[in-house]
Amino acid sequence: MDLAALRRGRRGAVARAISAIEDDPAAARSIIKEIFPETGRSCVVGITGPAGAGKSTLIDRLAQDLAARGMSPAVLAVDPTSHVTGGAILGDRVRMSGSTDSGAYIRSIASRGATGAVSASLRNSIRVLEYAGFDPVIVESVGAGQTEVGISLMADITVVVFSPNTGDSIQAIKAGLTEIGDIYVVNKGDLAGAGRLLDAVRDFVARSGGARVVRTSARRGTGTGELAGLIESMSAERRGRRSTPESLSAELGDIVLTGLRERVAVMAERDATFRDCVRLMQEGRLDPYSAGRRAARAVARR
Ligand SMILES: Nc1nc2c(ncn2[C@@H]2O[C@H](COP(=O)(O)OP(=O)(O)OP(=O)(O)O)[C@@H](O)[C@H]2O)c(=O)[nH]1
Ligand SMILES: [Mg+2]
Repeated sequence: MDLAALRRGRRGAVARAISAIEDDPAAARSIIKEIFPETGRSCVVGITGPAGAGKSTLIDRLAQDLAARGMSPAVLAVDPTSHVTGGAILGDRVRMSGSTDSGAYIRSIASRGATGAVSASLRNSIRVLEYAGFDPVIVESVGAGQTEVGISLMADITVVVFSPNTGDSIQAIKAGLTEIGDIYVVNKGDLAGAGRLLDAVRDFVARSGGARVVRTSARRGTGTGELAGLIESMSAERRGRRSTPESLSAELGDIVLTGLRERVAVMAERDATFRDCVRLMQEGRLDPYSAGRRAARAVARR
């Protein structure tokens, strides 16, 4: 890995590092060990909300507005449905073409894989982008309840995007989206119903206290400058907020579990105790839970 090129923010080096992080656990570990001391300094902005609320369109505008303010934004899109082709989702690549032209780095990461794997590649891809000098790092993910990626745990600033024609406020409350936002965006402000939704959002924000509310139309490019200004002014104070004991402990747990899962997979194939347990279960002489306890002791001894 060419760390000097990565530190200078060379696109090819960034792309290779993120691919390695996604596909090659050993390479990921060695990259992270090297770059870790120089990470954790950029502001991470998580952008979430119901499918189709206009997150990608909004981020495209936002990245241009942030670049115009002299910042160096990068975007990571976690997409649960789209097919990833060569590291980028075609739809998002088209939708975010404006911000790519303005110098923002845009990358999609796959959201399928073992539990914990998506969170790990997301956390580590954020670190690569920080090392490469991008600030803020914007992460797009579909709202809580629909993916296992708890973006608000990984973000310094969480932006929740609603729109009049997707996911009404009741659904949003059910999805837990009304508890995590630092900023609430009512997008598609050009559509009928935006005013009513804005009132509903202001209402629950007033009850929960503190969050900011912005009305935008990503399509027309209105309100996104205000959002960029808000993010810029919040970023100094919020930077580093994501490093809570809760999120660090979630990462640690993911790493330990991933290691355990790998060990169990290997032992299930080769270990003598595992083989004995399977044979005894097959013969009806050992129930699955007692077998599980015996096998778990063998895992712990390794
Ligand atoms: N009228 C209107 N349409 C918009 C606006 N912003 C986005 N859209 C449209 O809404 C649709 C969904 O936009 P996306 O940006 O893909 O939404 P998303 O939230 O990223 O969607 P997923 O990533 O699939 O969850 C597209 O057809 C956009 O053109 C807006 O401000 N007004
Ligand atoms: Mg999107």
